[in-house]
Amino acid sequence: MDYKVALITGASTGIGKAIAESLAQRGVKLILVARRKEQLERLQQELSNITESYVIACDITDKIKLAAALEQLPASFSAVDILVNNAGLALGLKGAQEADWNDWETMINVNCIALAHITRLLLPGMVARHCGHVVNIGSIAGTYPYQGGNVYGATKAFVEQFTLNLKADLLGTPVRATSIEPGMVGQSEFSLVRFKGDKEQAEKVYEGIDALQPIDIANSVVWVLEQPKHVNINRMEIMPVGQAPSRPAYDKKQ
Ligand code: 8X3
Repeated sequence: MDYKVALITGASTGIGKAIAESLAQRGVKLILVARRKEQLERLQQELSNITESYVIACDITDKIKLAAALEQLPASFSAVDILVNNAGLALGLKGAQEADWNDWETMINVNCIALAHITRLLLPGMVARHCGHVVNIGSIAGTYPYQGGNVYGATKAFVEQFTLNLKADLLGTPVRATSIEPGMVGQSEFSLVRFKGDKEQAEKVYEGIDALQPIDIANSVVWVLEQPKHVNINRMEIMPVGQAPSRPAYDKKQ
């Protein structure tokens, strides 16, 4: 891989961790960003035989702290050429008329504002160095509405559209932009976070379904990064074989 340094948000678990492991195996140096310092340091330790990594334990919605951390990157990590915007979350599955406003605000802050902010901070360096790739982890929920998806789906539509617009603005530069849009991914905290720690409810979602695994998404990320320099994968939508875009819902009474 031509790229040397990757910054991954939400790197401590699930898809982010799998991406970190896959990039480490390809000799890419890593900046691991997440809130949980201990988990990041454990991952840093685990990967220490194969690559160097640098930990930023920070809530990415804290714009001041994040900007300061990026300003203070050690010289050997400062030329970030891969940005994987993986941090994101779904909260709740209630209809729009009864959903929790704070949940909506949190999803917009993390999935949209923080993602745009970190991209805005790192993009000028990529363009100036003529080298870079922004990989945004979206969701099939950004394309296919489902009941209770409301603001989560809307934030992921933002991710998809933001990526395509980045691509437009990056025309004339070698910097690439890709939106990876997974369906159901098991073995991650996604569902547990959505249902606020209710393990039973979280596990029910994947019952009887051979869901995607974090490594499947990591493989896709590596694949888009390894394409020849003249190739930009704009969007990649991935589902388990056992999932399909939902059929329109209906109310029999009407
Ligand atoms: C999550 C995709 O299908 O679990 O981003 O709602 S799905």
